[in-house]
Amino acid sequence: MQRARAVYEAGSLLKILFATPSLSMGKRYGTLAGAGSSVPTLGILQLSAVTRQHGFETFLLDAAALNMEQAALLARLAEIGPDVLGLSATTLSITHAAAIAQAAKQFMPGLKVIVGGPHISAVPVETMERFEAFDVAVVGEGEETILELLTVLSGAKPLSAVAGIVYRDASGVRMNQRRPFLTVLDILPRPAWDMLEGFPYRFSPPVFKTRRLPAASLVTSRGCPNKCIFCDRSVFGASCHMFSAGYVVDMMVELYDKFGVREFCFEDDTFITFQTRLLEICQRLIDLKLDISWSCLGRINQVNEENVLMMKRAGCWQISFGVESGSGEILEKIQKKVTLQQIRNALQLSREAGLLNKGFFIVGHPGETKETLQLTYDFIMDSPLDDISVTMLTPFPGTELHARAAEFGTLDPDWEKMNLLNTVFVPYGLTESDLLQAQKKMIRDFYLRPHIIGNYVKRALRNPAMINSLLRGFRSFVRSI
Ligand code: B12
Ligand code: SF4
Repeated sequence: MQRARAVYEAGSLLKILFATPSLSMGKRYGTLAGAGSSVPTLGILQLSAVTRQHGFETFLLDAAALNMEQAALLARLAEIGPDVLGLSATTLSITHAAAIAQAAKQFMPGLKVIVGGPHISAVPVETMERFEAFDVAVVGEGEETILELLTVLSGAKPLSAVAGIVYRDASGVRMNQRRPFLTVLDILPRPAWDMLEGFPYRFSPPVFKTRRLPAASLVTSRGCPNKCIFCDRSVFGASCHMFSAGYVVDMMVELYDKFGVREFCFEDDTFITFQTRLLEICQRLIDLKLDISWSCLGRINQVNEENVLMMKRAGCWQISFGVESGSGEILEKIQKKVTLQQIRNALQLSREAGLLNKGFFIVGHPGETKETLQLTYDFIMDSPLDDISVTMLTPFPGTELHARAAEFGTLDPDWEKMNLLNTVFVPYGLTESDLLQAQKKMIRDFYLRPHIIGNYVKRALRNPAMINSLLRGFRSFVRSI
């Protein structure tokens, strides 16, 4: 950051608007649109805080989270009149990002468009070649790169000198070397929640992950050391860097005091991986006696009695586990590096500590058969689970599975379909209909059990403010099955 500060001081200041492309709930969640969430996009919240801190006039428009139509986004863009438009996109939204960039350039010919996020980090060159409306792409972590880039765009240095970008010159698309990850995240300002219109009341986190409102999602660590072959880790890779316990808890206190947030959803891939930090966060929360509840993702082989008990005492109510499959062979094939026995133990420990368990499952794995689908079904029905999510295996570009897809099945490589719900990958020996039917059966038979319905009724009675979103979710669930 020091390095970036020195660079930026050499240039004149540009005006930047960070945005996400408009993306309908239907595109994102298909028939489950009613249960879908609209959660602020943390990447651009973080970047906005950084550019603002360094004196750049900064605007933020999270069109995806606000369910804003493209026309409304473009109208707002014209009003703001930035020099630079910074778009954040996933694979699902990259085509929409390109459409916005192209439309914007028609009425703002001098506008520079920078794109960042998971998709461009996975396939930077191909994407830049496909979409000419993007001027520069930022690969990986964006905080240092955006500061340096804004300076360069004012003419201070050539683009060839900026690490972590892909750009165009007379000879075509050029890719510079990647920028090293930040070593200390605590130097970053907190996400610019205050720039987010209507936060937190205007946003609705996933109903299955929220116990009360208002709620906020947080990502407090970056990178994952594991290598599941279907997972896109192109932004932060295997690096494991994190905000300190003190930083995390101060951020929660700010959200609690200033914005009234009472529920936190930790979306970190590896929230419980850093055990010392986890226990320190819990201890600080216990000491502060805040009236909050929270949930997080957990890796199976990192659950132990000490941490789940501490988590419960500190206000945690749910852990979501990436179980993926009920077949040991499939778990090996996808390199999950956990056994079914470890999964059962973790779910049991968490249940005994009084936490609710959510399991993420995927259908359509490489090597999937009707028998392995049945094993997953049996696992779902027999395990101490309180919630599940069953998605379609989606080999995102940049993943090992994308490169090896033809070994295992047929892939529809259409980026616009990659929302985890469309069947873009069908393993040899199965049909799309086999996968859809298996998915429906798992969801239907799991949820239509009296104790699961009873839990939801209790949840609604305990938090009447959640009734509307629970009903919306229930209606979508019924439609989808
Ligand atoms: C929280 C989360 C969500 C939340 C919030 C979405 C969000 N974009 O913040 C919700 C639940 C809404 C969500 C939805 C979806 N998600 Co999601 N999500 C995540 C998760 C767990 C964390 C994202 C995050 O906040 N990271 C922390 C921030 C700081 O990092 P970042 O966003 O990557 O931003 C940094 C850089 O990318 C870069 N950068 C990003 N944007 C820009 C823009 C510019 C201009 C610049 C310069 C730099 C830059 O700088 C940032 C700071 O360093 C990631 C996994 C992960 N660990 O990253 C998956 C992930 C991003 N999601 C994924 C998917 C598939 C989806 C959905 C399609 C699933 C679905 N149907 O629900 C939707 C798509 C939504 C959309 N708008 O396109 C995939 C994307 C894969 C891909 N190649 O597209 C990921 C990578 C998970 C995975 N491994 O498969 N998601
Ligand atoms: S699926 Fe989870 S554990 Fe596996 S690589 Fe991705 S983030 Fe890591």
